[in-house]
Amino acid sequence: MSSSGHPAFFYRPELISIGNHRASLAKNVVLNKILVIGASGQIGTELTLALRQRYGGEMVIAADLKREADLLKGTGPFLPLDIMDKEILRVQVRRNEIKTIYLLVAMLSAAGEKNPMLAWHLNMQSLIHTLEVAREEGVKKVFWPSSIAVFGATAPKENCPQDAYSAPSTVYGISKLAGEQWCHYYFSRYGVDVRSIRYPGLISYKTLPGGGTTDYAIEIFHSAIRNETYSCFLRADKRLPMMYMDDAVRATIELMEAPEPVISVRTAYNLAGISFTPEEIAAEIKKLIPGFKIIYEPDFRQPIADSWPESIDDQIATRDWGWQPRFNLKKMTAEMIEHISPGLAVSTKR
Ligand code: NAD
Ligand code: AKB
Repeated sequence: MSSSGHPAFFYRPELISIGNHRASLAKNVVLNKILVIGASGQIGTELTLALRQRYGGEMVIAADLKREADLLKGTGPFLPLDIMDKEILRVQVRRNEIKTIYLLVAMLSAAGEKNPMLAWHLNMQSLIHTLEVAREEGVKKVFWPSSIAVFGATAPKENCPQDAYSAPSTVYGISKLAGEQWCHYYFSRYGVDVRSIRYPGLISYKTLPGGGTTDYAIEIFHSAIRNETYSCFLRADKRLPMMYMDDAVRATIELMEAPEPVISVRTAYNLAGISFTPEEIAAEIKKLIPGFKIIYEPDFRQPIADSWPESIDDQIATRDWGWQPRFNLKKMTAEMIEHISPGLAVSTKR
């Protein structure tokens, strides 16, 4: 039985209302066991919770090298797992009859520039192990996120198209670009149904970010709620593509539930949410917290941000599987401030 009291393989059409493919979802959603690797991280925690709510707690196994995230405790099974050990991954996939894997392990852009070889090794091996085990063990679907970091200084800054020339300047971006090609290869050569999204910077209140260039857009809320002056590591006018976590989780599930024939992109889909600058988000916060103060002290993350597009053209995701964001800057700011209580806010003083 699932934690919601339904038999594990019981189809619940009332839950299938997330995307624009309701009729086909009814035929396509088969509730197979899911493994989320990197489940204690920023996206992993929220995605695992959403998947468990949708398919039942026992159907979704959370796995991570670090301890189980507090928010996941009591919601379903947790497995300590090091994705760098391919044979352990294979054993767990076999033992738990896993049919879908969400792989969320990576070292992000800023952390990766501090340790390029480790970032390359982790980001590539985690993906290759997952794709190989998927191929060998008959895993039906794999989700692996790419990033706007695949684009470099040569790509158009505004409405960056799906197929813009990618010349990433970070090891993180290089690993994502190579990873996209591996996903394409495993789909076209072995028929593994790998799906991917180029997430923009993700903004969440339930979880903290893990070493990215877009982390300022979360830190800023924690400082504002603690009445601290926020020292922003990007310039006031640096516009970047961002997305509220609710939209990102919904997009991920919509993509994974879309019928196979509609998926035309087997590298990774461009996805757009909100584009804003530090001074624009600060102004929005000031409407709700009038005393909020920000100063600008750009550091090594500024050139990384400068190499990325300012906005993304996601019309192929909209055409193929009906993608539509629901959060704008105002709505996201209000939600973040409503949910981060002073007790939860962490100091961002460096
Ligand atoms: P995160 O750093 O918060 O989480 C990664 C998780 O992986 C952590 O819980 C970590 O403990 C776990 N992990 C690390 N090494 C592991 C190992 N050897 N075995 C098992 N688990 C291990 O990252 P995130 O922000 O949640 O990002 C998840 C994915 O989404 C990554 O691929 C990232 O590149 C991508 N992405 C994130 C963003 C964003 O803004 N957060 C944007 C674009 C793409
Ligand atoms: C980062 O800043 O590294 C991530 C990303 C956009 O991939 N948030």
